[in-house]
Amino acid sequence: MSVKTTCPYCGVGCGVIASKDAAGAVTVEGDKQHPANFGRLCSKGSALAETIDLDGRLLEPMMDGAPAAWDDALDRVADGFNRIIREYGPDAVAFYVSGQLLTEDYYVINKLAKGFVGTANIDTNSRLCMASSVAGHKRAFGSDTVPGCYEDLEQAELLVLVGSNAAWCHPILHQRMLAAKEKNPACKIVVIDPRRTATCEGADLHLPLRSGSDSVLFNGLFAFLAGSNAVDRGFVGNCTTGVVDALKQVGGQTVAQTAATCGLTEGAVGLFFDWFTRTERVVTLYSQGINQSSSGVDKVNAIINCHLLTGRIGRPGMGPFSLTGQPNAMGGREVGGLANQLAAHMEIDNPAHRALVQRFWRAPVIAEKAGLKAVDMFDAIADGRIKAVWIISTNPVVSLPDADRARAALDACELVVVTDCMRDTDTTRHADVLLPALAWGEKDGTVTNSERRISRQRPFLAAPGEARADWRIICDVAARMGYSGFDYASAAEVFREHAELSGFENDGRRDFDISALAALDDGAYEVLAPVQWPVTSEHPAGTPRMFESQQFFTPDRKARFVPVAPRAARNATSRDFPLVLNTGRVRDQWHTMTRTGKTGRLLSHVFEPYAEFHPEDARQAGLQNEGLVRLTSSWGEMIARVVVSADQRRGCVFVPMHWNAEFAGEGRVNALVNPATDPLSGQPESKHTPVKADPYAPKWHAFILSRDAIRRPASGYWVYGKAGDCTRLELALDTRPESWRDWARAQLGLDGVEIEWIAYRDPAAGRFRYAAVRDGRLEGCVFIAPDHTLPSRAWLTGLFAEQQLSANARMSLLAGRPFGAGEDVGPIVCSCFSVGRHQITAEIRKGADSVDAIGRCLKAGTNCGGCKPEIGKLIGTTTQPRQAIAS
Ligand SMILES: Nc1nc2c(c(=O)[nH]1)N[C@H]1C(S)=C(S)[C@@H](COP(=O)(O)OP(=O)(O)OC[C@H]3O[C@@H](n4cnc5c(=O)[nH]c(N)nc54)[C@H](O)[C@@H]3O)O[C@H]1N2
Ligand SMILES: Nc1nc2c(c(=O)[nH]1)N[C@H]1C(S)=C(S)[C@@H](COP(=O)(O)OP(=O)(O)OC[C@H]3O[C@@H](n4cnc5c(=O)[nH]c(N)nc54)[C@H](O)[C@@H]3O)O[C@H]1N2
Ligand code: SF4
Ligand SMILES: [Mo]
Repeated sequence: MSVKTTCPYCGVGCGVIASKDAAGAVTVEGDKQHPANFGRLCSKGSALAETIDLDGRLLEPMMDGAPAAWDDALDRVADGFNRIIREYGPDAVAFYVSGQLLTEDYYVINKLAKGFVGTANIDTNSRLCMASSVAGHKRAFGSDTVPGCYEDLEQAELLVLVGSNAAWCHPILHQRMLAAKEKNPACKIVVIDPRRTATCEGADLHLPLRSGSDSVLFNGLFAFLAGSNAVDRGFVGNCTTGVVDALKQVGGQTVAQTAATCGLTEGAVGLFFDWFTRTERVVTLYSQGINQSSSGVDKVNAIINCHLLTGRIGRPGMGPFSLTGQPNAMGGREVGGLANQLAAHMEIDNPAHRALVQRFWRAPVIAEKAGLKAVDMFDAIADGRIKAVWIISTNPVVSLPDADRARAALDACELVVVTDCMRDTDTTRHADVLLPALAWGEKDGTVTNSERRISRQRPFLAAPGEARADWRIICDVAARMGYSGFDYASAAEVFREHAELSGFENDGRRDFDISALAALDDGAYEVLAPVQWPVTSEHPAGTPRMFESQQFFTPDRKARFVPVAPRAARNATSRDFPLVLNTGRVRDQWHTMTRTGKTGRLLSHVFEPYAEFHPEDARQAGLQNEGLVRLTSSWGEMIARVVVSADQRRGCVFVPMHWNAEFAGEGRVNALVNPATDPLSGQPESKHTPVKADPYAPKWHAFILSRDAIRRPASGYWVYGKAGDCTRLELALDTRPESWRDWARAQLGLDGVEIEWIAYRDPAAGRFRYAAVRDGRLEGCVFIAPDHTLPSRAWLTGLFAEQQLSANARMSLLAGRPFGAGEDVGPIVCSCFSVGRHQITAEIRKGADSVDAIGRCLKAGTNCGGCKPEIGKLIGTTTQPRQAIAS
């Protein structure tokens, strides 16, 4: 059986074909017909089949930590919410939801909150993600419209990526850009990011600007364009307003001034401005380096201003392009899931819109004013203004800034309801009521990707345990709260209502209109092919590009220039906190790791939370590469592995956002992140927190590999996860146990168990190695040393595959290094084929001089291609003997 569905991870929205054989084994491959990916999948998409097992799933409702019946759990939620609403009013409850819900789930929760409970206290993790783009779009276009489509990226001759690490975060789209560039060598790519990322491999220019200085850069570009012949006077005159004020704001800002403020060379800035001026077909793609800022909305408008001035919008191969993060970031906006929106791209502060939506819903009430945005919502929970919260499909204890405060807020809250598909997350631990949701592969509905394309997610697995679809859980609670209007029979029925509302009394005044889909019967919904909104009677096959008519959704139908006065980040560095903490993503993990953390293959690329420093900053702080660091801000602290790299800008440290209490002790970066937000969008400044760095030098370093689960320590530095078929624990200890041997046995859960025990002890050097062998097979091993120079984990993990440990392997376990017993492939670079760095550098030294050549000899990079930038970099940095001879 094969089912066409959509990847549940990023906003690229790749089509996936899931197949199940007679034995129930699932494989996934890219859907060659899906217009987002044409058959390709990145490392995360390729590994989907490995993450759908039921290990760790929440399979039954729970109340106060004990299993409960659905009826009791639903009653508790409905009664609890009703009681609090009765006693304290509707604004005493809140809903915190997610861009990973399907549109149908999202539609009903928004309807419940705004039209029935009568509160707009419904916000979503999209507040941390897309809110600044939404607000920027609305200011410029009068609507939250992404103008272009993916084909524009292939037709462009200049691609500017600002605050986007697309190589890791939108990999398939990035590969489409690189492929287009290969076809058209005139096409140039510019990357604007304080750090040198994988996206810079293959780019023509990298501008490592000072953190947060993007408005200055784009204002400088605006001024430069104004003095060039790139201005589209007809377009500016006929189709826009506000150019005079915008020009006054930048007042002749020079290249030299721009370069100085942004910390760039004049040559590099001049080159970028020159390319931008001379290239008609330019797409500016931006993501969290722009959005996650206390002036994120202004940054979005500074970018859009440049496109408006040159009239480069609404035509093939050009336009500003906000890359959405989550699979349904767009769908959430379409249903109005943010606290300051109404449904179907309508405005909560517009009385006509409120009346329209209330009439359509036949709702008893309608929220009158915007609700609390995510950070404010958790403040209100902390101080008791909000007494009940329902969290659905997001993990705020990990992902919100000032995350320790968010955690304390949930602890203090009277009623915390969490719907998730996983049992143990940092957030589910704080739930009074836990409701089990269907996961990807089980659920049914639609999502919208970055280019406004609506695709179906279809189930191919049976509902496990007692898990239910999110929309159904929400509707069941609504019914028990006493509301009618939630008795849908299927996701298709919800979708039809949503589509109908989009066209209801629309008359072309609202961009979001999918009224042509309102009449889909169940069969047509089932086979719905990917389509880009608007989908109307005039455009039944959808709309690839918006604004082709040069008409916008403002009252006068003109686009608006927005004068932008650059502002510094809210919290400045100081003597006490001299470094800027920048946070983001790694290639193979998805957010809080609840799904991607299930497979050793995806953990093999980066296993530990790390902090990446510029060599000079590391030296000043006394940090060693691969040592440990304690990072501290005014809000909290964490411990991470040190990576020293010239890819970092001086004064900045980068830490991934993913690690949390399930996977690491003290690895949750949001404990440190400041909760400053943009005044317009409410989006937090996740890319800029002043911190200090101190070496963390515990006395003992150890790691453990085991076939079974390993006990996780209660405190200190540790990192836990899968490695191949085993589990792996890295840890550091300040005190030594009485007996390392007993400690090792206890960690492996082998206390008092009869087992062959291989031991090597060198107490003088402080080195201890233990291995447990059962029936000739390695069960577990423990390595202890006073420093981090411990044997290669990749090599040791390989020994677990041996059914009978060879004599060589036993000797090498004692020696702590491979000898003939399997090679040390080094840290994994290609997770699809488990190819390690040492293997790649060995081939480079033998003469492999291109990414393709490495692919031919090792297969690395030939499946998803996500590691190609890293292979390219290794080729650039590994000395090749022939060159050495030549020079
Ligand atoms: N592998 C993976 N892919 C993902 C996700 C994931 O968890 N893992 N999540 C998805 C989601 S929800 C999202 S929102 C997207 C995010 O996708 P991206 O926005 O591309 O990812 P980030 O790593 O958050 O940040 C992008 C870059 O912004 C840079 N940056 C920091 N400060 C500044 C600045 O002041 N100016 C500029 N110009 N750049 C700056 C950072 O150095 C970083 O390289 O990824 C999506 N794709
Ligand atoms: N420091 C820092 N913080 C950040 C960011 C950053 O760049 N830096 N990025 C921010 C951004 S852009 C984002 S999008 C957020 C993401 O942050 P979160 O939304 O908190 O992260 P996820 O791990 O995606 O959480 C999704 C949760 O939903 C569960 N889930 C999965 N599928 C389903 C389902 O079908 N139904 C239900 N009910 N549950 C499901 C998962 O198990 C998981 O617990 O993080 C934000 N936080
Ligand atoms: S690029 Fe990767 S994570 Fe994003 S949708 Fe495609 S396969 Fe999924
Ligand atoms: Mo996001």
